Amino acid sequence: MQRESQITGTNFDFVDAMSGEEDFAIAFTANVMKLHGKSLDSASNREKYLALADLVRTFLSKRLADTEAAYRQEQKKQVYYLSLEFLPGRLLAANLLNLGLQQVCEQGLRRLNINLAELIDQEEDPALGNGGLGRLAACYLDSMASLGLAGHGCGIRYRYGLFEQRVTDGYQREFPDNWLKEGRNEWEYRRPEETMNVRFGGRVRTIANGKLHFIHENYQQISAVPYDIPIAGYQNEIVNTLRLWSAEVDVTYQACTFDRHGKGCINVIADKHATESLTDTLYPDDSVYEGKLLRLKQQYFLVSASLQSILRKHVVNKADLRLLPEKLSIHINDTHPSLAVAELMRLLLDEYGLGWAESWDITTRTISYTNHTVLPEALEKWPIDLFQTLLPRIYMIVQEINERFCRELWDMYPGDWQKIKAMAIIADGTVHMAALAIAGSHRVNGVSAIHTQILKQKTMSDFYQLTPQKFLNITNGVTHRRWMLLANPDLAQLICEAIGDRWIANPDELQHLLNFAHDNSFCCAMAKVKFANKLRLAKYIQAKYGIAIDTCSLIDSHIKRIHAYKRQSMNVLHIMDLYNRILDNPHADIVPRTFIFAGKAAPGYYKAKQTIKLIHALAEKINHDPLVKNRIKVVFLQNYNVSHAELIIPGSDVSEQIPTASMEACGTGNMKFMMNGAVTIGTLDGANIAIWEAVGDDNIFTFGLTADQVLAYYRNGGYNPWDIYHQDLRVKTVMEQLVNGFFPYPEEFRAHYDAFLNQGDHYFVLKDFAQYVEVQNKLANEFINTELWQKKCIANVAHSGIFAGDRAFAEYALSVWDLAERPPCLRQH
Ligand code: NBY
Repeated sequence: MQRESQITGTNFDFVDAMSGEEDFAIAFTANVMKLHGKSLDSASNREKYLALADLVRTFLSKRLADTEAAYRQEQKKQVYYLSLEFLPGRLLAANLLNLGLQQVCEQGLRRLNINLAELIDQEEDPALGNGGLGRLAACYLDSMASLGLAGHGCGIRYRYGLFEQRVTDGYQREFPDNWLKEGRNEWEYRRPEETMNVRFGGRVRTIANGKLHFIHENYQQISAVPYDIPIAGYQNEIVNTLRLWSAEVDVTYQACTFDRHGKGCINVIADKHATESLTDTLYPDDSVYEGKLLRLKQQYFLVSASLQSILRKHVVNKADLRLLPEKLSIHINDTHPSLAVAELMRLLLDEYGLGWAESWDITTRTISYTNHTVLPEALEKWPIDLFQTLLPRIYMIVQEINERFCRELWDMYPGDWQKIKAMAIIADGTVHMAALAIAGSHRVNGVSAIHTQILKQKTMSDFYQLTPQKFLNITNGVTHRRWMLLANPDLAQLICEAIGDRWIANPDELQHLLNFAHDNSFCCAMAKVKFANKLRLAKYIQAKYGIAIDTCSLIDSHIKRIHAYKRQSMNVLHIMDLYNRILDNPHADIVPRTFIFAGKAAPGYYKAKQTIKLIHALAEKINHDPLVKNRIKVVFLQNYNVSHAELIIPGSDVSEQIPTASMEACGTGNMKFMMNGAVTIGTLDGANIAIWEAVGDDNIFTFGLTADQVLAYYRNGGYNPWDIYHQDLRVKTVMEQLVNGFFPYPEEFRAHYDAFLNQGDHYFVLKDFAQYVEVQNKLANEFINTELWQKKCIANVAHSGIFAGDRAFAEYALSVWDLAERPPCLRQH
């Protein structure tokens, strides 16, 4: 009894001392009772999960408070990573791993006949991001905490995350992602006392009494309430925070004046809901920017709330504002939070009374910006009218920044109006967010070598010429802790047995695995791990979709957002061609293959949705054709999210990374597959190039036009896809099959047919097709040589250390944020 009361209270000594599985079992049982008023026997799995998460949060909370106190005392430089998206994945397993509680928890629960994996499965997977950009932000939070850097995320607590995808009859349908079913998230701390007010609309009056004063009037004020999610470092006692802002209206102080319709409080509450809808949903497009007012509102809401709270904390600690760049860094994840430049200026000028020159110096030395795309349709430009009406004071500041910037340009390039217009922050009736982000930052980075080169030479070449010292490359990295230790524990264990566990803190050490490439027993053990992961995946597919896949077949996975430039359609055309070989010759010698697809299409993106339909139409045909004799299977996994990736990646043999060269800024899925021993088939784009350089020709299958060739074609008006149609019978056949009744409804795939043939094949699918088929054949032949294949898998894992988020983040720490201490993984270099 004495023990129980300690457990259910907040006696941290006990929690810290809790070492044995018995202690854990007792604490857990008591927590189920405390939280749900139920005994263990009558609690559901979800209730057990919530009780476990709550218990783990108790561990986090003390470390969170201690970490903050230590940062304050050491006056450690803080990094704030502003992003409209964070895709953290499920947190229970990650927290158990990072807190070193995995074993005690697993065994403690086993005593109670509870399977930890089943509880882990109860957690919602927060979909607060679209794809790579949001997932990268989450990987970096892990790395920051694990490297002991004081780095925090600032984002939006969307009430509904990215839509839930369900596919009926091959068509994607979207459903709201109600991830906060219980009204709250089990990891978060609501901090109403740190609420900030954000102002929209109204007008600005200027008063001149010696100095200009700007009075913002008639605005609408919305409260931003922060919710902090603790982010634990890997077994280092550090816990940082991911702060998510929610729009809330407190109506308890609003009198319900009864209007002539007699509605009273109904109106007050209706207004409350309308205002709070600001943070209701995440915009579901990952490549085309949507010029919607609500999106701009979300951006300013995040930026203003975050910066106000950052500055408040800075001055409360009695620090001098002039020291801001030495005390903290503000990083903007793409241009989405680039209003930070103007908002920081507003706060320094209007709220803290500094002058323009000083404020600009502080701002530009504090802010840095990462670009994630060169696709022109993704570049954010806001119409002046909309911008000015929503953010009148911010617009004035942007105007002033623009004027001063253009004057500087005029001095540099007198008379070159064209250049000045191309670089201006305000031009053609729009505000150019990339120009604002570059002008207001001291560092601008691309996310892979080739992407940075394209930024310097093409997309941002004028800015690069003006301020070359701002530009740098930092190739993305992913957290090997989640993608290896958590997603593939058997592989992690095997690696530890072979080379020890130092690779966990220093992933470069994975290179030592190369010594085992000729070790038969290691190769066998690795093959066994892969097989077990394929089995796990096969079981899931069987249970969910009733499709039996051959676990000895080559599992080839293409999992990412559906987009024309990512060329899922090229993969489909290749499968059609394989199928045609069987139709032509039923005994064709085909290496058994399972093709897995997963990914969401933006709801308004017709062609991407039709690609999903095409994959399903093909699966329907192939999976049921007795002639195929199970040599090919096609599977589409619905509602792709981080948890699905954790299941698919370890169970895959081949990683499809086949974008049109020059278009994929980096890619991060490619790195996760590599860490899990899958071999890449890829174009020379983004980080595929770095993977190729790391593993060498023998351990990757590259093909297709290079970025230079693609860009040269664009400069010269493209190419004629009909030439390929006429030259290559395979292409002609698959093209015709899109529209000749091979699939039911001959008109269904007309848009694809036209895009390939009548609209110039903008993504060079037909141009790259022959080479793609060739390397697919080569790859299949090498796959059946198991010894040779195993060496490729080992080489991939062994060389994957450079793609760890820790390396990427250490580079930011050194070259972007100027953090004084060298992170441990750079110390020995
Ligand atoms: O960022 C991705 C890139 O495509 C990928 O190559 C890169 O590896 C990754 C991390 O650097 N970009 C991405 O995921 N972009 C988005 O999710 C996104 C979301 C919203 C909007 C634009 C892009 N938007 O305009 O609203």
